[in-house]
Amino acid sequence: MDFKTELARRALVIDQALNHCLPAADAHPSIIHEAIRYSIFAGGKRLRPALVMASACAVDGDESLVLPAACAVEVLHTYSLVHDDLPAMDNDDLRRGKPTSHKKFGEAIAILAGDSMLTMAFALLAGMGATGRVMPDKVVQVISEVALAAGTCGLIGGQVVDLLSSEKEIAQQELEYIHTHKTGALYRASVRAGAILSGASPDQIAKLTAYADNLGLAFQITDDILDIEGDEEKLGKPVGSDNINKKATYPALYGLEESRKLARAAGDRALAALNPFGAEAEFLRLLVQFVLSRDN
Ligand code: GRG
Repeated sequence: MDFKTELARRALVIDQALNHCLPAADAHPSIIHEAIRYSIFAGGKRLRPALVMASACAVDGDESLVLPAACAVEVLHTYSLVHDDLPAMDNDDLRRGKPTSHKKFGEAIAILAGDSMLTMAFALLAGMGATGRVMPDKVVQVISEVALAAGTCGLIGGQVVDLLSSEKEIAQQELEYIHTHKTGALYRASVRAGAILSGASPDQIAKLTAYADNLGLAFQITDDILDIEGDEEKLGKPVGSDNINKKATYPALYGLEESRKLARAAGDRALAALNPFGAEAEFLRLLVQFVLSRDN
Protein backbone atom coordinates (compact mmCIF):
# COMPACT_ATOMS: atom_id res chain seq x y z
CA MET A 1 0.00 0.00 0.00
CA ASP A 2 1.28 3.47 -0.84
CA PHE A 3 0.40 5.54 2.20
CA LYS A 4 0.02 8.92 0.49
CA THR A 5 -2.20 7.47 -2.23
CA GLU A 6 -4.37 5.78 0.37
CA LEU A 7 -4.58 8.92 2.54
CA ALA A 8 -5.56 10.93 -0.55
CA ARG A 9 -8.25 8.37 -1.42
CA ARG A 10 -9.66 8.51 2.09
CA ALA A 11 -9.46 12.32 2.16
CA LEU A 12 -11.49 12.43 -1.06
CA VAL A 13 -14.15 10.10 0.34
CA ILE A 14 -14.30 12.22 3.51
CA ASP A 15 -14.50 15.49 1.55
CA GLN A 16 -17.38 14.15 -0.53
CA ALA A 17 -19.21 13.00 2.60
CA LEU A 18 -18.59 16.36 4.30
CA ASN A 19 -19.81 18.22 1.25
CA HIS A 20 -22.95 16.11 1.33
CA CYS A 21 -23.68 16.49 5.04
CA LEU A 22 -22.90 20.20 5.56
CA PRO A 23 -25.58 22.81 4.87
CA ALA A 24 -25.16 24.47 1.45
CA ALA A 25 -23.12 27.68 1.47
CA ASP A 26 -26.16 29.67 0.30
CA ALA A 27 -28.58 28.17 2.86
CA HIS A 28 -30.06 30.95 4.99
CA PRO A 29 -28.37 32.55 6.95
CA SER A 30 -25.63 32.04 4.39
CA ILE A 31 -22.75 33.80 6.19
CA ILE A 32 -22.51 31.11 8.86
CA HIS A 33 -22.65 28.27 6.35
CA GLU A 34 -20.01 29.97 4.22
CA ALA A 35 -17.82 30.32 7.30
CA ILE A 36 -18.26 26.65 8.23
CA ARG A 37 -17.44 25.47 4.70
CA TYR A 38 -14.50 27.89 4.51
CA SER A 39 -12.81 26.27 7.51
CA ILE A 40 -13.81 22.69 6.77
CA PHE A 41 -12.44 22.87 3.22
CA ALA A 42 -9.30 24.87 4.04
CA GLY A 43 -6.90 21.99 3.34
CA GLY A 44 -6.67 19.91 6.52
CA LYS A 45 -4.81 16.61 6.34
CA ARG A 46 -7.93 14.64 7.40
CA LEU A 47 -5.85 12.45 9.72
CA ARG A 48 -8.54 11.99 12.38
CA PRO A 49 -11.34 10.87 10.01
CA ALA A 50 -8.84 8.65 8.18
CA LEU A 51 -8.09 7.08 11.58
CA VAL A 52 -11.79 6.35 12.17
CA MET A 53 -11.95 4.55 8.81
CA ALA A 54 -8.60 2.78 9.21
CA SER A 55 -9.47 1.55 12.67
CA ALA A 56 -12.73 0.10 11.32
CA CYS A 57 -10.77 -1.68 8.57
CA ALA A 58 -8.23 -3.01 11.10
CA VAL A 59 -11.03 -4.97 12.80
CA ASP A 60 -12.58 -6.11 9.50
CA GLY A 61 -15.24 -3.41 9.62
CA ASP A 62 -16.76 -1.46 6.72
CA GLU A 63 -15.29 2.01 6.23
CA SER A 64 -18.47 3.34 4.58
CA LEU A 65 -20.44 2.45 7.71
CA VAL A 66 -18.28 4.69 9.92
CA LEU A 67 -18.16 7.63 7.51
CA PRO A 68 -20.59 9.82 9.52
CA ALA A 69 -18.36 9.35 12.58
CA ALA A 70 -15.30 10.22 10.46
CA CYS A 71 -17.06 13.45 9.37
CA ALA A 72 -18.05 14.17 12.97
CA VAL A 73 -14.48 14.08 14.30
CA GLU A 74 -13.22 16.29 11.47
CA VAL A 75 -16.02 18.82 12.05
CA LEU A 76 -15.23 18.81 15.77
CA HIS A 77 -11.49 19.17 15.09
CA THR A 78 -12.23 22.14 12.81
CA TYR A 79 -14.31 23.81 15.54
CA SER A 80 -11.36 23.50 17.94
CA LEU A 81 -9.00 25.12 15.41
CA VAL A 82 -11.40 28.01 14.69
CA HIS A 83 -11.82 28.75 18.40
CA ASP A 84 -8.12 28.22 19.12
CA ASP A 85 -7.25 30.92 16.56
CA LEU A 86 -9.55 33.55 18.11
CA PRO A 87 -8.07 36.76 19.59
CA ALA A 88 -8.98 35.57 23.10
CA MET A 89 -6.95 32.40 22.58
CA ASP A 90 -3.95 32.13 20.22
CA ASN A 91 -4.89 35.21 18.19
CA ASP A 92 -3.68 33.80 14.88
CA ASP A 93 -4.14 35.51 11.53
CA LEU A 94 -3.39 32.47 9.40
CA ARG A 95 -4.41 28.83 9.52
CA ARG A 96 -3.29 26.36 6.87
CA GLY A 97 -1.82 29.34 5.00
CA LYS A 98 -5.17 31.16 4.73
CA PRO A 99 -6.78 33.93 6.81
CA THR A 100 -8.31 32.49 9.96
CA SER A 101 -12.10 32.39 10.27
CA HIS A 102 -12.30 35.52 12.44
CA LYS A 103 -10.02 37.44 10.04
CA LYS A 104 -12.27 36.55 7.12
CA PHE A 105 -15.73 36.64 8.71
CA GLY A 106 -15.27 38.63 11.93
CA GLU A 107 -15.05 37.37 15.48
CA ALA A 108 -18.75 36.86 16.18
CA ILE A 109 -19.31 34.70 13.11
CA ALA A 110 -16.14 32.70 13.82
CA ILE A 111 -17.35 31.96 17.36
CA LEU A 112 -20.76 30.93 16.05
CA ALA A 113 -19.24 28.84 13.25
CA GLY A 114 -17.20 26.98 15.88
CA ASP A 115 -20.27 26.49 18.08
CA SER A 116 -22.25 25.20 15.09
CA MET A 117 -19.55 22.70 14.18
CA LEU A 118 -19.41 21.37 17.74
CA THR A 119 -23.16 20.72 17.81
CA MET A 120 -23.12 19.42 14.23
CA ALA A 121 -20.56 16.78 15.18
CA PHE A 122 -22.98 15.28 17.68
CA ALA A 123 -25.90 15.51 15.25
CA LEU A 124 -23.84 13.50 12.76
CA LEU A 125 -23.04 10.85 15.36
CA ALA A 126 -26.62 10.63 16.60
CA GLY A 127 -27.84 10.33 13.00
CA MET A 128 -26.01 7.01 12.72
CA GLY A 129 -28.58 5.51 15.06
CA ALA A 130 -31.34 6.15 12.52
CA THR A 131 -29.62 4.30 9.66
CA GLY A 132 -30.38 0.87 11.14
CA ARG A 133 -26.85 -0.21 10.12
CA VAL A 134 -25.27 0.31 13.55
CA MET A 135 -26.60 -0.90 16.90
CA PRO A 136 -27.96 2.06 18.92
CA ASP A 137 -25.87 1.09 21.99
CA LYS A 138 -22.69 1.44 19.92
CA VAL A 139 -23.80 4.86 18.69
CA VAL A 140 -24.50 6.00 22.26
CA GLN A 141 -21.08 4.69 23.38
CA VAL A 142 -19.35 6.65 20.61
CA ILE A 143 -21.31 9.83 21.39
CA SER A 144 -20.15 9.48 24.97
CA GLU A 145 -16.51 8.88 23.95
CA VAL A 146 -16.45 11.90 21.64
CA ALA A 147 -18.18 14.11 24.23
CA LEU A 148 -15.55 13.15 26.81
CA ALA A 149 -12.75 13.87 24.34
CA ALA A 150 -14.21 17.30 23.52
CA GLY A 151 -14.92 18.39 27.10
CA THR A 152 -13.00 19.38 30.20
CA CYS A 153 -11.48 15.88 30.42
CA GLY A 154 -10.17 16.30 26.87
CA LEU A 155 -9.61 19.18 24.43
CA ILE A 156 -10.99 21.92 26.67
CA GLY A 157 -9.03 20.71 29.71
CA GLY A 158 -5.83 20.68 27.63
CA GLN A 159 -6.54 24.12 26.26
CA VAL A 160 -7.15 25.58 29.73
CA VAL A 161 -3.90 24.20 31.15
CA ASP A 162 -2.09 25.41 28.03
CA LEU A 163 -3.52 28.93 28.40
CA LEU A 164 -2.59 29.05 32.09
CA SER A 165 0.94 27.88 31.40
CA SER A 166 1.80 30.28 28.59
CA GLU A 167 4.96 32.34 29.10
CA LYS A 168 6.03 30.34 32.14
CA GLU A 169 8.19 27.29 32.64
CA ILE A 170 6.23 24.10 33.04
CA ALA A 171 7.05 20.66 34.35
CA GLN A 172 7.03 17.49 32.28
CA GLN A 173 3.78 16.33 33.90
CA GLU A 174 1.96 19.50 32.88
CA LEU A 175 3.30 19.33 29.33
CA GLU A 176 2.11 15.74 29.05
CA TYR A 177 -1.31 16.75 30.36
CA ILE A 178 -1.59 19.45 27.68
CA HIS A 179 -0.59 17.10 24.90
CA THR A 180 -2.63 14.08 25.93
CA HIS A 181 -5.69 16.30 26.24
CA LYS A 182 -5.33 18.80 23.37
CA THR A 183 -4.09 16.29 20.82
CA GLY A 184 -4.31 12.77 22.21
CA ALA A 185 -7.97 12.81 23.25
CA LEU A 186 -9.36 13.21 19.73
CA TYR A 187 -6.92 10.69 18.24
CA ARG A 188 -8.02 8.21 20.88
CA ALA A 189 -11.73 8.92 20.32
CA SER A 190 -11.29 8.61 16.52
CA VAL A 191 -9.62 5.22 16.70
CA ARG A 192 -12.01 3.92 19.35
CA ALA A 193 -15.06 5.18 17.44
CA GLY A 194 -14.06 3.27 14.29
CA ALA A 195 -13.43 0.11 16.31
CA ILE A 196 -16.53 0.32 18.53
CA LEU A 197 -18.89 0.97 15.61
CA SER A 198 -17.39 -2.02 13.80
CA GLY A 199 -18.04 -4.38 16.70
CA ALA A 200 -14.41 -4.78 17.84
CA SER A 201 -13.67 -6.94 20.90
CA PRO A 202 -12.59 -5.26 24.19
CA ASP A 203 -9.06 -6.58 23.62
CA GLN A 204 -8.89 -5.13 20.11
CA ILE A 205 -10.20 -1.80 21.42
CA ALA A 206 -7.56 -1.78 24.19
CA LYS A 207 -4.74 -2.45 21.68
CA LEU A 208 -6.01 0.24 19.31
CA THR A 209 -6.29 2.68 22.22
CA ALA A 210 -2.61 2.08 23.09
CA TYR A 211 -1.79 2.65 19.42
CA ALA A 212 -3.75 5.92 19.34
CA ASP A 213 -2.22 7.26 22.55
CA ASN A 214 1.31 6.68 21.30
CA LEU A 215 0.52 7.96 17.82
CA GLY A 216 -0.92 11.14 19.38
CA LEU A 217 2.24 11.58 21.45
CA ALA A 218 4.49 11.05 18.41
CA PHE A 219 2.35 13.56 16.48
CA GLN A 220 2.56 16.18 19.21
CA ILE A 221 6.30 15.88 19.85
CA THR A 222 6.85 16.16 16.08
CA ASP A 223 4.52 19.17 16.02
CA ASP A 224 6.55 20.83 18.78
CA ILE A 225 9.76 20.21 16.83
CA LEU A 226 8.24 21.61 13.62
CA ASP A 227 6.97 24.62 15.57
CA ILE A 228 10.40 25.42 16.99
CA GLU A 229 12.11 24.86 13.63
CA GLY A 230 9.52 27.05 11.89
CA ASP A 231 9.90 29.85 14.46
CA GLU A 232 13.66 29.80 14.26
CA GLU A 233 13.64 29.82 10.47
CA LYS A 234 11.32 32.85 10.60
CA LEU A 235 13.63 34.60 13.04
CA GLY A 236 16.67 33.66 10.93
CA LYS A 237 18.19 31.81 13.87
CA PRO A 238 19.90 28.41 13.77
CA VAL A 239 17.58 25.57 14.78
CA GLY A 240 18.05 24.73 18.46
CA SER A 241 18.98 28.23 19.63
CA ASP A 242 17.40 30.24 22.47
CA ASN A 243 13.84 30.43 21.08
CA ILE A 244 13.52 26.80 22.12
CA ASN A 245 13.01 27.78 25.73
CA LYS A 246 10.12 30.20 25.36
CA LYS A 247 7.28 27.75 24.79
CA ALA A 248 5.78 24.82 26.64
CA THR A 249 7.15 22.16 24.31
CA TYR A 250 9.12 18.92 24.28
CA PRO A 251 12.21 20.59 22.79
CA ALA A 252 12.06 23.20 25.59
CA LEU A 253 12.07 20.46 28.22
CA TYR A 254 14.30 17.86 26.60
CA GLY A 255 16.20 19.53 23.76
CA LEU A 256 15.74 18.72 20.07
CA GLU A 257 17.76 15.50 19.85
CA GLU A 258 16.12 13.87 22.88
CA SER A 259 12.68 15.02 21.62
CA ARG A 260 13.30 13.26 18.32
CA LYS A 261 14.23 10.09 20.24
CA LEU A 262 11.07 10.35 22.37
CA ALA A 263 8.94 10.75 19.24
CA ARG A 264 10.52 7.66 17.65
CA ALA A 265 10.03 5.67 20.89
CA ALA A 266 6.33 6.62 20.96
CA GLY A 267 6.11 5.55 17.30
CA ASP A 268 7.67 2.18 18.15
CA ARG A 269 5.15 1.64 20.96
CA ALA A 270 2.32 2.50 18.58
CA LEU A 271 3.59 -0.10 16.10
CA ALA A 272 4.02 -2.72 18.84
CA ALA A 273 0.38 -2.26 19.87
CA LEU A 274 -0.61 -3.28 16.33
CA ASN A 275 1.28 -6.61 16.48
CA PRO A 276 -1.88 -8.72 16.93
CA PHE A 277 -3.47 -7.19 13.83
CA GLY A 278 -2.98 -8.39 10.28
CA ALA A 279 -2.56 -6.71 6.91
CA GLU A 280 -5.84 -4.83 7.43
CA ALA A 281 -3.96 -2.56 9.88
CA GLU A 282 -1.35 -1.56 7.27
CA PHE A 283 -2.61 2.02 6.96
CA LEU A 284 -2.36 2.47 10.73
CA ARG A 285 1.24 1.21 10.62
CA LEU A 286 2.25 3.49 7.76
CA LEU A 287 0.60 6.44 9.48
CA VAL A 288 3.18 6.19 12.28
CA GLN A 289 6.03 6.84 9.85
CA PHE A 290 4.04 9.63 8.17
CA VAL A 291 3.44 11.37 11.50
CA LEU A 292 7.12 11.12 12.47
CA SER A 293 8.46 12.38 9.15
CA ARG A 294 5.82 14.99 8.26
CA ASP A 295 6.87 18.55 7.54
CA ASN A 296 3.54 20.34 8.13
C1 GRG B 1 -11.79 23.95 22.10
C2 GRG B 1 -10.71 26.18 21.67
C3 GRG B 1 -10.60 24.77 21.93
C4 GRG B 1 -9.41 24.24 22.00
C5 GRG B 1 -9.14 22.87 22.32
C6 GRG B 1 -7.60 21.09 20.09
C7 GRG B 1 -7.36 22.40 20.69
C8 GRG B 1 -7.69 22.59 22.12
C9 GRG B 1 -6.86 23.42 19.98
C10 GRG B 1 -6.52 23.27 18.57
C11 GRG B 1 -5.17 23.82 18.24
C12 GRG B 1 -4.02 22.92 18.45
C13 GRG B 1 -2.68 23.52 18.20
C14 GRG B 1 -4.14 21.67 18.82
C15 GRG B 1 -3.06 20.73 19.01
C16 GRG B 1 -3.22 19.65 18.03
C17 GRG B 1 -2.81 20.05 16.66
C18 GRG B 1 -1.37 20.21 16.36
C19 GRG B 1 -3.73 20.26 15.75
C20 GRG B 1 -3.48 20.44 14.32
O1 GRG B 1 -3.80 19.18 13.76
P1 GRG B 1 -3.49 18.79 12.25
O2 GRG B 1 -2.03 19.02 11.94
O3 GRG B 1 -4.35 19.89 11.50
O4 GRG B 1 -4.03 17.43 12.00
P2 GRG B 1 -4.94 19.90 10.02
O5 GRG B 1 -4.79 21.34 9.60
O6 GRG B 1 -4.19 18.96 9.14
O7 GRG B 1 -6.37 19.51 10.18
